[in-house]
Amino acid sequence: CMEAGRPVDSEMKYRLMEQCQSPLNTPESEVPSCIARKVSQYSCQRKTTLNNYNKKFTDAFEIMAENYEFKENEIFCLEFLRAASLLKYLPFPVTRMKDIQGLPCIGDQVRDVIEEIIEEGESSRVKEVLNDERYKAFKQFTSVFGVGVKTSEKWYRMGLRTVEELKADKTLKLSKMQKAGFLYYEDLVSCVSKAEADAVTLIVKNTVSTFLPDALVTITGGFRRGKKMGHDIDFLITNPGPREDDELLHKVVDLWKKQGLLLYCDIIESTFVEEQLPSRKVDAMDNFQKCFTILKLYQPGVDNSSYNTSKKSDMAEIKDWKAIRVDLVITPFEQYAYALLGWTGSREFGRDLRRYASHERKMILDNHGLYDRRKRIFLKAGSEEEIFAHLGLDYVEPWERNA
Ligand code: DCT
Ligand code: MG
Repeated sequence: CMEAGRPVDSEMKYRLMEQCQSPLNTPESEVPSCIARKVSQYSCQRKTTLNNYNKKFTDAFEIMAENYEFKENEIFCLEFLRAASLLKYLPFPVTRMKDIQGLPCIGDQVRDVIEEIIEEGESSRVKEVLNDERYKAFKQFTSVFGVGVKTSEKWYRMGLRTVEELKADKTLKLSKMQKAGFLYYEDLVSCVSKAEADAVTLIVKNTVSTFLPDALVTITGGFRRGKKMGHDIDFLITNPGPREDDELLHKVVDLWKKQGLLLYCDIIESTFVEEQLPSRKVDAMDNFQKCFTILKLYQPGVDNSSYNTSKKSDMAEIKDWKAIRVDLVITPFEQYAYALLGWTGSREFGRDLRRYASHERKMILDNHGLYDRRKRIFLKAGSEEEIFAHLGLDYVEPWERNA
């Protein structure tokens, strides 16, 4: 799933200075502290492309963050995620402790990991996590669709450690989602490519337009941010004009079912209440009607190495399809811009947008709208640009939201 590393440019520190619009003429390849201090602590005030000069560090931070997530230590998890976002933004590779001087989002734990990686080439704390029995088991368990930290905890306490052991244990009570997760495990852990995302986009657009020709179908998530790989494909669907169709989603999945393309589907009905204030909860699920599906994507000739031997015939049959996770979200047209902003992510970018809105603007942002607590009104927006403007933020393009 990793994005390809990019060539390192030692002159890149100048780009940071450029971004900070400083007229200073400083000694070579040094980031002056007056510029470092101008870097915002909010990723929504930074432009973060996929060009990551500090993968060595950000991979390490993400492992630390994941381990804290498994331990349900949200504070330390966020500390490492924020640091990872910041280093993804830096337009040069960090090579000395001086490079991070004055920058926000670098706590003591993070600093220690950076120092060790600079000096030793690797972090002993990260290595410890990678070798930790609990981390390894949780990493495997949560790689199954439908399995979260809570379920992993339960299975770990039962003495289970690997996906193979889970598959072999016939006494485990599995949800419908987890059953599908095990059934299509190999396909789902192998990531979705851009080409596969394009193929699925065609299917989704075609199917939706047979029922609602004017409907707008937009790919969101990582692919909208320019990623070449993803763990799923996210779509937003809206119908411009007055008419809403609560049945659209049902019609779409019913057709796929008839066509034999639907491997799994869970429709969540809308729970949106008009008068309700935007949720204050960080990372709260939104209330749109949506469905989490697994689609069967036919790709003749692509997967010749994998054989389906379940057939009784002697000849092994070539498996010419791949199971792909696809999320469809239906939004009312008036909320489309907010939904698009939220579902485009990244998670870290969205988190910081909401944190910025509440801490710096006394506003509440979620996937449905923006509420101004001082004026006590909801702010309408027809585009993402308008939302940034409401928040008093410079516009950040989707491909610059890879925080
Ligand atoms: N999101 C949201 N509300 C939810 C779930 C997700 O606003 N209830 C946002 C956060 C990121 C975006 O939607 C897409 O989520 P993911 O698919 O998990 O992330 P991604 O960036 O697309 O990453 P990946 O490439 O792994 O799919
Ligand atoms: Mg996604």
